[in-house]
Amino acid sequence: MDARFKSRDIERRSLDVDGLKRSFLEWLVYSVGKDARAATRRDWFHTVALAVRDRVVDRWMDTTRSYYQEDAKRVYYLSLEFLIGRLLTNSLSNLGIMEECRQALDRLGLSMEDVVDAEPDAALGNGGLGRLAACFLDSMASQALPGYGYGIRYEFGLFEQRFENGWQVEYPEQWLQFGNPWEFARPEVLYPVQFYGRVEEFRDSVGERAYRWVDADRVLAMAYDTPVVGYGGETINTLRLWSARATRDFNFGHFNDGAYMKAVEQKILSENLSRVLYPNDATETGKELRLKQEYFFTSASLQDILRRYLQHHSSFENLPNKAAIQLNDTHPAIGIAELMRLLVDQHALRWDDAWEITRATFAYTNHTLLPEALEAWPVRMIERVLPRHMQIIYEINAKFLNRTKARAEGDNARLSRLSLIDERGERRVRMGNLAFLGSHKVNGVSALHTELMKQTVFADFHEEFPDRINNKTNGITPRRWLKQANPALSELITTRIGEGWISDLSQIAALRDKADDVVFREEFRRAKRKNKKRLAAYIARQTGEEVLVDSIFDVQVKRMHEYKRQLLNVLHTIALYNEMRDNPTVSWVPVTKVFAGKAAPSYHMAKLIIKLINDVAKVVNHDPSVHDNLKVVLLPNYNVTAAEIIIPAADLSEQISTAGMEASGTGNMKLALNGALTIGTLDGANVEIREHVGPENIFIFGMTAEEVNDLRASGGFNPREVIASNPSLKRALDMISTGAFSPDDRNRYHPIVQALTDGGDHFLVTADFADYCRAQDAAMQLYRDQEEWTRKAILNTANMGWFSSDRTVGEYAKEIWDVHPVHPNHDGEGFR
Ligand code: TH1
Repeated sequence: MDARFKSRDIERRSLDVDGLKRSFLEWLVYSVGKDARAATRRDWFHTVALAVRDRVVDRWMDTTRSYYQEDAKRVYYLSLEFLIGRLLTNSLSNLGIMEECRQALDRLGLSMEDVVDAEPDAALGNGGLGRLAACFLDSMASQALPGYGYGIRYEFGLFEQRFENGWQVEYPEQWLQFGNPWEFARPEVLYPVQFYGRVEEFRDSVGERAYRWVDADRVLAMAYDTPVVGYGGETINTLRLWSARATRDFNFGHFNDGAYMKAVEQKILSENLSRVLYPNDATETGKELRLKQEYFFTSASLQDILRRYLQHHSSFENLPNKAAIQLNDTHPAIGIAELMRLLVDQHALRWDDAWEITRATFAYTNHTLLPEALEAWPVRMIERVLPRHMQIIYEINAKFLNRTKARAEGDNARLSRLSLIDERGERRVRMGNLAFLGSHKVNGVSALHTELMKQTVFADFHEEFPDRINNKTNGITPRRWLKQANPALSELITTRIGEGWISDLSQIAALRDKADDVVFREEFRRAKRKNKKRLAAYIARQTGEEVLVDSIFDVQVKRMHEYKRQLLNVLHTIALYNEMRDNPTVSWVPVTKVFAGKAAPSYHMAKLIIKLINDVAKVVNHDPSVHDNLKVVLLPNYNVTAAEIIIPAADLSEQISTAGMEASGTGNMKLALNGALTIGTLDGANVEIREHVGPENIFIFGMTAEEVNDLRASGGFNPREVIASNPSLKRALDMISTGAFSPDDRNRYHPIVQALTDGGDHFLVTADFADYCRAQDAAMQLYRDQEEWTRKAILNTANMGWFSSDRTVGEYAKEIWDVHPVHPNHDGEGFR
């Protein structure tokens, strides 16, 4: 090989400060096309990202090659959402070259923070479900598991939220505007995906009845690959996202008619498939474009999975031994019908064999019991958009219902509940039932949620298939959510217990002893204070509000949703405000209420709650009579990047959903790991957090899921009575309803007051108010004793090890996927 090329190759991979610096300058000039004097911060971000990407490519290829050579069983995580956030710090940290990069930039007169801040936040998800998928990718790569993510490369991620006059306004999130240095376009990896058309019946070569899908519209799915850098940089996995492209022969007929512009219009329309992420979290839209998105990425992914399998195999019976496909909620559940179609129609398998293979390959994760989030597509829509799939779904259903005991026993009510088709009103396909039936394992995301699944949505299925439902309590990656987001605390932890916790979070339990060490407590507080200063500066920048660093940072960050009960927090805020005004001589513990979260654009009640928080903030923050003892801030545009600043600074973590309604929660885990004490209900994973951190180190309040269920069933709940008997609640509600926070429009909050009173208070805000205030008060009193507070905060951090997504993914790997680590061979090339 030519010596010049060889030396450049090595330089491309060098990890020392000099090598990085030279590589930055080369990338800046030859790929970004800028002179160092003219380069903007964004130019430098692209430069550094491209240079870092260089350093993962060899190992990425080694990883892929190792999987191929070992014909390893792979797991495919199909998800309509991947909430990745920024990747530069993540890549540098997982490669172990953070400091080298900082120094290289320093020598160029640049600050690492400035370069990092120029990266857009990849928001290809709504909230917990999408972020979980991103944490799983990190955990799979960090544990050498052969895992692939499959999803959609949305041109527009989750909308950007701004407040205009206190109201949420949505703007398009153009994360790809200046290009994406992390992705590799794969124009040669292209699969056709069909829609509409009709089904033709014919006789196959042996005279059997067979079907083909004809006269369909075609769209192409084109792959974009992003390397997923595991901790330590040994394993680099792949996230493959599909983008819609029109076929070249798209509607050729129109050209013949001379209707050129019409054909181009069609092309543009077909490429809308991957244009935008639906902004609904745990609610369903029922829109045709959404169904098409679901089928588009699922079909392309399955074609890709089968292509990869067929490189090594000539028949399909081994597919379940070589591929595990995990459905992230029902969004890709149409894949069950699609795999049946591919096996039966295209590869001529017998139905029963195809069904056995399909069921053994798929597994399904349920993330919510909320009825409004359970997907149920109108039969007429599926018939039109995916006619062959509708036939297949009918066939699956008929075979299943024929075999159930219910039929034999003539239990028609049970049969109709088990059916894939909901016959009440407009006929619909229950995607949860399809996912359950087509999977060998079905899991919930916390112990409580899984039990409730067995008792509610899937009670009948659980009776039919008692071994199918299992629990996999969610987890979070300690790399992003402690090491990277909280360097102050991470470094402190590492000085005491070494760095083993980063890849084995159970080791963080070694900190338990340190809770009684007065010096450690002081240092722990110092780290928290540093993070609080960082957040205070961020708050000032974003809202103009000055907050006291020594106040309790009481944080509720999550999507705006009635069941998450931001309203409960607001009512407590108003009650506290009144108490402070009534008792100005008391020495109050200063409180800063921090809110952040987006509302779905069509969710009017959630948007009204946003306006209420902003209105309350305006009144409270400018009232001199509370002497800065209370501040309320609602930070705009909550996303992964904002979370990384807010979470490490929290003292108190609000996890206050109506019991039984939050499947798991994962923000609760991030906050507790970063040393916040939780104030929460016995909902979702809070139940398990209490078990791990100890009931004395968490503030639990409110009704249990069972009590909620009983109270609702009794029909006897009357919020008016509760309000009348609680003066502080009554006063807070009266202020809202009489316009104390909306003098410009006194009726503005009528819908909120209505929902909490005559509306019946479905989320039981009023029912839990008194006990919530009691728990809040206990938290404020404890905060006065900084030593005791810190001791409990340390015990939270120390006892959260189990909530690592490494543990979660390990359980999936063992109990659902049967996949094993494959350690890539880096002998051929590479460094270190
Ligand atoms: C969330 C759940 O609400 C949350 O409790 C859980 O921790 C998280 O998933 C991860 O398991 C869900 N997000 C969505 C988003 C959509 C539909 C259903 C759910 S459930 C679009």
